[in-house]
Amino acid sequence: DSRVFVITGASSGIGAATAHRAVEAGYRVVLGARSKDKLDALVEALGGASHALAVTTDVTKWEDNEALIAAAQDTFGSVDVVFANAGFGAARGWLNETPEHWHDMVLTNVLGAAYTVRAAIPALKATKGHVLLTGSVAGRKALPGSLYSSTKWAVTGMSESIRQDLNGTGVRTTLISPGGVETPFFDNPSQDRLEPDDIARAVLYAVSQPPHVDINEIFVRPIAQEG
Ligand code: NJP
Repeated sequence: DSRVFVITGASSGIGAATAHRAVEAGYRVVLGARSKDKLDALVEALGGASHALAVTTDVTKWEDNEALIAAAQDTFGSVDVVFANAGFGAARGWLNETPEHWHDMVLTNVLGAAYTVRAAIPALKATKGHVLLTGSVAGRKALPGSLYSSTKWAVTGMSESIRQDLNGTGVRTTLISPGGVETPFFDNPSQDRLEPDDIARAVLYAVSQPPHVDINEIFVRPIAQEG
């Protein structure tokens, strides 16, 4: 009866790497993203249905977030950790991204994260569980590139608001704020970035603390990153 770790944005990058580390640490994982084929392949790579469950999830849809948490409870019996990690970027200039791209990015990075956490709170209160959100270094200092930074500043504020809201419930809140990580988030490869597993290990560090310790934020930059 291992604990249950729900991850959005689990089909790729930081989310998939965290799924591997969580299973290694003894959790059963519930994987949410839109790409069913990738999630199914990840379930197999993680050892099959006794370790992992794939739930096709679009975090911008409230019902999908409710269904993700319900599937975790129905299949594995509880929800102990929720990692609201789904998101994507917009690295180009203010006039280079389309208004539609901004619309989807704000919905996903901000409202999607809020929906995931909201759907999970009742289950997490029952287990005195742990909420983690993927913010960014771009959510602590303004970086160039249109509107992405704004979405992650919103996640930074959301994380602290959730922490205060859940104070006294036994639920812990951690904001994971990465610098550059080598994932499909970028369309240009670079050797100067972190690996997704570097962030996954930070996530597992936060959740492996004693119950009275709440690691509220972790910044992780590659050593070569200046800004
Ligand atoms: O990127 P990637 P990362 N509903 O592209 C999913 C933040 N971050 O791991 O739905 C549900 O490998 C998508 O799955 P799919 C970043 O802002 C990154 O780097 O199947 N899921 C995929 O699994 C983001 O919050 C860097 O397309 C949705 C995942 O999101 C988080 O890290 C730096 C979705 C994206 O995986 C993970 O990004 C930083 C939706 N509507 C913060 N839309 C960095 N890489 O440098 C997308 O500071 N997904």
